[in-house]
Amino acid sequence: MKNDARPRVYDILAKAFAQEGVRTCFALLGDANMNWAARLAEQGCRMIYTRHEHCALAAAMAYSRKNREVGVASVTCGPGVTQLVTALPAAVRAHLPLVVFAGEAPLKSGWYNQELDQGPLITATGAAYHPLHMPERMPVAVRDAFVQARRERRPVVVGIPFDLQARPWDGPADLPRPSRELLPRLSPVPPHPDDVAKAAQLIAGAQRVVVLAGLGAVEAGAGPACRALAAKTGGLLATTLPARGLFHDDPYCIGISGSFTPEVGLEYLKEADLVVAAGCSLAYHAGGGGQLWPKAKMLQVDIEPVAVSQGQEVARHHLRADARLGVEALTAALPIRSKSWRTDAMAARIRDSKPDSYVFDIEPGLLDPREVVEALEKALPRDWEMVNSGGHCSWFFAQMPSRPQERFLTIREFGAIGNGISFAMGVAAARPDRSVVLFDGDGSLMMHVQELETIRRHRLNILVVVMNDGAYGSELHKLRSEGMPEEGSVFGYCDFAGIARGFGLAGVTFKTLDDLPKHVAEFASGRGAAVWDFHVSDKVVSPTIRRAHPRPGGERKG
Ligand SMILES: Cc1ncc(C[n+]2csc(CCOP(=O)(O)OP(=O)(O)O)c2C)c(N)n1
Ligand SMILES: [Mg+2]
Repeated sequence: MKNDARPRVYDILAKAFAQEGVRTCFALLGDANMNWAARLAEQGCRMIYTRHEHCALAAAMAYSRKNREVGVASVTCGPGVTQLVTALPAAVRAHLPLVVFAGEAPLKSGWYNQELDQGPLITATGAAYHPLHMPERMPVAVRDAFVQARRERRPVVVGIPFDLQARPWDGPADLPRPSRELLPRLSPVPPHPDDVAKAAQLIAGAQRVVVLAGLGAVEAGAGPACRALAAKTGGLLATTLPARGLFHDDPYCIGISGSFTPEVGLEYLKEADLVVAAGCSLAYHAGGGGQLWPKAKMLQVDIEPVAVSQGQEVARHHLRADARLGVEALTAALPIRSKSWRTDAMAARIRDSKPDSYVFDIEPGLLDPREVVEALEKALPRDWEMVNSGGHCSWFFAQMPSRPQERFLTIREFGAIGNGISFAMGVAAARPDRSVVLFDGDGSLMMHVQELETIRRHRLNILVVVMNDGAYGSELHKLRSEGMPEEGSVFGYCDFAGIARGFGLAGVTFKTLDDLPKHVAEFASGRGAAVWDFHVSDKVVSPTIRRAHPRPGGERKG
């Protein structure tokens, strides 16, 4: 067999992936994917080898979101596959098209230690699983996996026994036509004129309109249309968290709507009598669980309008359309109005207010996370790509209003911590000419800190900013507010600068913010990836936690 010069099935499979236009693949090797991966690299695909399979898939998610392309990852069979089950539900919920090349145990063996019934495990996450057991048909099945991932916008895992991969190729000489050439062209869907007339009437009768844009508006290029609608109604603009920054330079943008709404935004949302949600699925958090706009009617402009979402009645008024076409049609149908909600004083308040003005007593030697974010907002260059992770600190990191949406990424639909470092790697791979700054918590970073080695080895241009409160802040603040023992949630201030240096990266500990501009200049001069460890006080509680877990007398407003 070894002297057989015929190509192997894995050779053809690598070509099938290359033909699909795969230029970057995130992988961790094992018996069941290493030959395929080696051949894919020979096809000109950039292989990014991570130190944990979860991180390979999570990086592919961010790559997919950033490039609006199918993200590709690869794992070996059995234990390689089981590592995927936290990233897959997140990818499913975030509607990310992904194809995962997974091995399967050899079919010829009566016993194999890594054997596992992989299908049920994968499909339980909401992803699709296809075992490929017919070598001649595998290239078509791979192509179809890309068709499915693109059409259904979800992960598709193909499982291929590695003994079949090693067989000589006996199938057809030509590869099938790639998915991109087959898929129907999906032009943006215009609204129905009757629906436009009805919706315009609703808007004309409202006094305080907020136009809320989600990722669907970003994808549809509806930003300018939303600004125009808000201007014509004399109303305000807001976005969901993933779409944050879409109106970053508009003086009437109140920022994020949802769990991360700044103080002034909360006040105005409370006053709104109509929210026009464009390209927004009206997820639970975007409306603060229904609490954010108690007086407002909801008009949803979306390709897939919904009445009930994530357990809540969210919208009674709908305009089915592409977000841009729908919003443009609405603006065109509206009469010019004489009264406006907007005032110069309002714009000044939005511009000059702090996102959160509560005052906390902070121990000497520790930083206020809000001041860290303010300083970073001022010091970091505007063209850096930002990646936000999860945890309590994500409230603070979300408050960087000058940063545009196209330089921002967060994927949080499954609520898992530990993904920031992988998402940053995916963005760095998608934007190799840019600096990427990751904002993460200490607990989250530690969950996959081994990827600092991947960052160094692949020379990914990433600055990791850690909001180090020595704890799982989310848990700590909730336990504290309930008078429960804090143990378990507090682990102390880990030395991330030292850890970074151990992995061959630069590391800086910040106990004051004085030298921040100097360090920014140093990083920008291109000396490679780094970890910046900001030691912050665990006394500062985010507004979201304060709302959900009030502590009598513990806080005061500045
Ligand atoms: C995979 C996973 N495990 C546990 C949790 C529960 N959890 C939510 S936030 C959080 C704390 C994160 O700590 P850190 O990254 O330090 O951020 P902080 O809350 O301290 O700002 C934890 C453990 C989760 N969301 N996901
Ligand atoms: Mg923490």
